[in-house]
Amino acid sequence: MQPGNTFTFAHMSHKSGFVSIIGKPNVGKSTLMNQLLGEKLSIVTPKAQTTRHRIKGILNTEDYQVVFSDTPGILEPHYMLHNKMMDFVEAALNDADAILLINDLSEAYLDEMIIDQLKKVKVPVIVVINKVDLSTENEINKLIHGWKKAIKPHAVIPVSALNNFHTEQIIEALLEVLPASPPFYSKENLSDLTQRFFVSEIIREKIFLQFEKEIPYSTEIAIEEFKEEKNLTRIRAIIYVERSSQKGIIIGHKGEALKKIGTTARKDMEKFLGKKVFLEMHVKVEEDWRKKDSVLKRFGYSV
Ligand SMILES: Nc1nc2c(ncn2[C@@H]2O[C@H](COP(=O)(O)OP(=O)(O)OP(=O)(O)O)[C@@H](O)[C@H]2O)c(=O)[nH]1
Ligand SMILES: [Mg+2]
Repeated sequence: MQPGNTFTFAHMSHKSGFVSIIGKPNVGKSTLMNQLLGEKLSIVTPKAQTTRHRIKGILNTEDYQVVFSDTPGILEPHYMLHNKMMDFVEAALNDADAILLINDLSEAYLDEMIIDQLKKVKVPVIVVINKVDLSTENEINKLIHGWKKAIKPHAVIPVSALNNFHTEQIIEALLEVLPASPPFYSKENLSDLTQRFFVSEIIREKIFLQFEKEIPYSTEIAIEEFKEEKNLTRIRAIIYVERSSQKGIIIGHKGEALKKIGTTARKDMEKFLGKKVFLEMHVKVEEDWRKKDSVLKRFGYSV
């Protein structure tokens, strides 16, 4: 056999494809993507609507490349920000080779809004029932049966993303449906997003974990400076809030609250970047930013 033929064979058996992870808020989409990648790429918090963007995470092996898209939880939009978030979901549905629909057992019925979205989809759907550590076998079986009847998926796979339980079955099922194709990205890549983006997400995660009620949802981060120096990365971030009363809460008594965000975020950034970080943060008011198209564009909310 000619060397060229050998290459063609190897090339043909390689699989590659885009896989969009969708579902309602808080079902564990980001936790699952991080587990499948073996890297913490997407931020995770106990609060709904943590993810606001489409976040690509690339799983590379010698034989395949899966380009996952973590997406915001599907919801009824109340703000322009929500509309933009749902645009990301729509885009992720449209260019996928396969869909991972994630749900948990927090609701006893199959969600009509999700089923409607899936009716538009022409590619294989794999239903993942997450958080099985919190449910009984009976409940899980009922849901498996319900989904099989409702949308005729390629497979229904119960897992616990948090415990990495049975998640390898998802990869096995995906490899059954993904096309033979060369890789789309260089195999060294883990994402198509910048370090700046991930650094801003780390700050947002700390705010989600540290504050209650409207504060996390009224907050957006902009990275004004990201400078690689010899032994450290210098980062200047602006925390935007919607009202001046919120600014006071983020800063806290004698600056304590802001200091805590900074300390916890910096540690995670250093882990993520593998380098010392000097982090400077300021808080500014951008009134009603969630409702303003031009500001949302500036913050990166466009497909
Ligand atoms: N018990 C349990 N909790 C889980 C599991 N998977 C995720 N969680 C928790 O569920 C919460 C939400 O997880 P996320 O991964 O942020 O959920 P998401 O679907 O990305 O949420 P949004 O980005 O808001 O749409 C977090 O507190 C996770 O730790 C699981 O298998 N079992
Ligand atoms: Mg998420």
